[in-house]
Amino acid sequence: MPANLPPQYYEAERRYREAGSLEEKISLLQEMLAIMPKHKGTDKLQADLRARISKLKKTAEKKKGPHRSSQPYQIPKEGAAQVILIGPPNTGKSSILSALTRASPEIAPYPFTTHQPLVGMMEYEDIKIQLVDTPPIAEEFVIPWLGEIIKKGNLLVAVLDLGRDDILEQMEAILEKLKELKVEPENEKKDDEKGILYKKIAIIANKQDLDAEQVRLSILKEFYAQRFPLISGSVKFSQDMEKLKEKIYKALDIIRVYTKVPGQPPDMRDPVVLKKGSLVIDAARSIHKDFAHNLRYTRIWGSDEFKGQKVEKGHPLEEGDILEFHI
Ligand SMILES: Nc1nc2c(ncn2[C@@H]2O[C@H](COP(=O)(O)OP(=O)(O)OP(=O)(O)O)[C@@H](O)[C@H]2O)c(=O)[nH]1
Ligand SMILES: [Mg+2]
Repeated sequence: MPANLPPQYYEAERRYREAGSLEEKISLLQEMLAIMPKHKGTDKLQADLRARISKLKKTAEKKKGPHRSSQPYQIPKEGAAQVILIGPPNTGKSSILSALTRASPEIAPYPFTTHQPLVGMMEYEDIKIQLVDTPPIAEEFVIPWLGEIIKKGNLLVAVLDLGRDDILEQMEAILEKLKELKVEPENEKKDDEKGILYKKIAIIANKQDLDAEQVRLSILKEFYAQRFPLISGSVKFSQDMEKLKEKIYKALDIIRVYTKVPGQPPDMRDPVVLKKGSLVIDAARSIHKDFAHNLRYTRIWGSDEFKGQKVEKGHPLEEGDILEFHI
């Protein structure tokens, strides 16, 4: 039986030949394996690739020695929060980054397009949120540094493809990967379990413009809408992308408060961004720790009942509050 390999396979093979580092070579062999159609005609090729992967891995282990930790991608956090777009191949992660920020990632109609993380800043009202596009999550395409990126994000956004029948499997693959990394949904946290990292997770069901999306969306909702914030839409509709921005902001569970100097109007351009549930003292601390230490009282303007009253350090903050600190 002929192997009938798709063009991406040959493209990956070409990159494999040109790859410099062992890690790169391993990751490209894994990519070739993932792309390869799985049938009798490719059995031998698959076995051969697996053997090469395991051999290179052994060599890499030996080279590494016991103490070298390789972290090729540290993505410095910028803006109010860092949001990581994750998901199976070809679901539209890079398209979303491109729609919501000024970044120009590579977008292609075939899987395994993205190989490097790429960041972009999403403007939402008066703040900026950093989005990170990542390579796809797939069983046979293991990116060693993807876990590190996932673990550093403030919010993980699972991007799913409503154009495909396996909508539940797509989410399961993501959850499986997270489990492997010992990352669990923050909203399902009961007690602090040792070694588990809790993360906020939201779902974007993308490609809603395609046929049969309605059925798939309702299946997805049935299984996951109770567990995670879920939004559906299409990169092709700009109003969907606007709603998506808001949903990402909401899923982050943050609030914005503003500060003012006595006798002057508040500075409404540069909010202090805090976790939901923060107190007056947290806002003061985020400006300067000495400031928090010396704080005598604070005046607050906000919802109807607060029109400049004095409040204590332990007063809970709400979105849009304006604070005037007195030291
Ligand atoms: N019809 C439709 N196509 C979309 C939508 N979003 C993305 N696509 C297409 O889906 C394909 C894959 O998009 P990418 O953004 O490259 O997907 P990805 O998740 O980054 O893919 P990998 O990097 O391979 O994991 C491209 O052909 C896009 O144009 C959408 O909302 N509707
Ligand atoms: Mg991509």
